[in-house]
Amino acid sequence: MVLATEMGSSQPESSFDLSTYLVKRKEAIEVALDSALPVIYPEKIYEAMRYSLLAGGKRLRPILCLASCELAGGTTSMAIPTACALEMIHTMSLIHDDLPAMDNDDYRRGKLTNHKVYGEDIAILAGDGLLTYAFEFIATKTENVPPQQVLQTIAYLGRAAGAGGLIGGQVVDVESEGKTDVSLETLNYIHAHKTGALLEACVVCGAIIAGASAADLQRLSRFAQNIGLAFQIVDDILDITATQEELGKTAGKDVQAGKVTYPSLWGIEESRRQASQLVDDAKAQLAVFGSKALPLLAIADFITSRSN
Ligand code: GRG
Repeated sequence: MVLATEMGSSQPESSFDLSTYLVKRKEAIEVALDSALPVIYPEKIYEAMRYSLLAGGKRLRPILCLASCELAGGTTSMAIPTACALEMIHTMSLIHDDLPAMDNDDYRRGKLTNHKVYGEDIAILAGDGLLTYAFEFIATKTENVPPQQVLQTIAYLGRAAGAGGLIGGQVVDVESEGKTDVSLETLNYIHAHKTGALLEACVVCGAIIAGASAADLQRLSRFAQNIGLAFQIVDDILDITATQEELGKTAGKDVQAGKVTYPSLWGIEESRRQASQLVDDAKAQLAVFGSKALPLLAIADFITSRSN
C-alpha cells in the first residue's frame, strides 16, 4: 500500500520539531484511515465503525509504529497498513471499554460514545468489525514486506490484543473494581496489559516490518514497556488534574469510582517522578540508534508533558 502523501520524516538532527512531526503524521494517518474503510452494504455497521475510527484522537499508536519502522530502516509505506490496523484495534477497545457493561461512558474523543449513538448491539458489532478488519487489512494491504515478517506482525498483534494482552488487563481491571486493597503488582499487571501491550506492539511491529534484528526488537520492546507504563501513570494524573474539555471524555471518573490508581497509591508528585524515571529508562534503551531514534525519543518526552 503506497501512501498518497509524503510523510516527511527528514528533520535536521539538532532541532527535531515534534509538533510539526505529530501534525503531519496525524494528517497522513487520518487520510489512510478514511480510505481504509469505505461504507458499503450493510451501511449501518460501516457508519458505526467509521464514527469511532475517524473521531480524532492523538493517533499515537500508528505514529509510534511508523517511527519505529523508520528507525529500523523501513519506510512508512511498508508500515502504514499495520499502523492503521493498530488504530482500528485501539478504537475497538475504546468502544467496548465505554459500553454500559464496562466503564459506561457517554463521551469519548469529545463526542458521544458509539453505543450512545448506535445502540449497544451495533456498538459491540462495530468493535468486532474493527478488530477482525484490522487483521484482514494487514494481510491484504501490506506491500514490499517479506511474508514471514507480515506473519510475525499478525501473530504479535494477535497476542497483544488477546487474553495475554489487552483482554487480560481488562479482565483484571474489571475484577479489581470496587476493591480498595489492589496491590501495586496488580495495578502494574492491569496497565502493562490493558495499555502497555498495544503500545509495545506498535513499536515492535513497526520494527518487525522493517526486518529489525532480535536484539533491536528487544531494545524497542523494553523502550515501549516503559513508555506504556509512563503513559498510564500520566493518564491517571490527568484524570484528576485535567478538564472534560481537555480530555474529550469524562474527567474525575477514577476518583468517583473509588478506583485504585497510581496517584491514589503514590500521590501526584511521586507519580510524576515515577513517570519521568520510566521515560528516562526508556530513552536509555535507544542510545545505540543515535539520531535515528530522535522521533521516538521526542514522543517519549511528549508522553509525560501531554495535557490530554
Ligand atoms: C482487544 C479484543 C479486544 C478487546 C478489548 C475493552 C478492552 C478489551 C480493553 C480496554 C483497553 C483500554 C480502553 C485501555 C485504555 C487505554 C488508554 C489509556 C486509552 C486512551 O488512549 P489515548 O489517550 O486516546 O491514546 P486517543 O483518543 O488519543 O487515541
